[in-house]
Amino acid sequence: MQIILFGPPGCGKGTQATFISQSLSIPHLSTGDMLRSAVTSKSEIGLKAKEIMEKGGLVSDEIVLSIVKDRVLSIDCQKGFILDGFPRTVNQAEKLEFFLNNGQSIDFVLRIKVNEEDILKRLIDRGRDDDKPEIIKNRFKTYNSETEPLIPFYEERGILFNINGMQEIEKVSEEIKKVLGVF
Ligand code: B4P
Repeated sequence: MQIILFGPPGCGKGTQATFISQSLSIPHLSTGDMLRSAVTSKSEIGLKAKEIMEKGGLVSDEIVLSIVKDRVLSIDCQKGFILDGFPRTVNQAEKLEFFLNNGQSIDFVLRIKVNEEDILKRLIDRGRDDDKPEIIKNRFKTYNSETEPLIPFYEERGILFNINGMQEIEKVSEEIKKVLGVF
């Protein structure tokens, strides 16, 4: 099963991806985690990504695609994968379709819907480096302008499913399992 988890900052993509990955035994691929680990290791990609992430912007498509492509095509992803935080632009989504063009295709795009005002508090409580009010506002702006256009993109393909992310974590997981047909 090929799954994309999609939604604004802090909607719970990472939280839910961890559960799905465990229950379906498929890899969880988080571009946010991959980029944070590149920043920590001070690799060339990490050095380029650091400043952009600190401002709440999007790392360039070129960099993100370079880290996702090999991963998605690797052997452990042949039975499926969960993409968490990727794609975040229409260009990333088009490139993903292009390099999956070997028989694999995305089965479900789960859009986790939340209210921005409530999420601000959720993220401030989490307290990651990019969870400061000004940066969070920028991340929302970036989401609205760059990532929301993916909604019609995946609606047209008939694979977009809305999930209510304003419930307890377990309830969100239950809703996702129903959509995926996993009980
Ligand atoms: P991400 O790591 O994807 O960060 P996120 O959107 O904030 O996280 P997520 O939605 O997964 O929230 P989580 O489950 O942790 O991206 C970080 C940065 O990396 C981006 O800003 C960008 O710069 C860069 N980047 C990543 N991918 C990129 C791409 N494809 N292209 C370009 N740049 C890219 O949940 C947040 C908190 O809420 C947690 O504390 C959690 O416990 C809590 N929570 C979750 N669900 C809850 C619920 N139902 N109720 C209450 N609390 C809940």
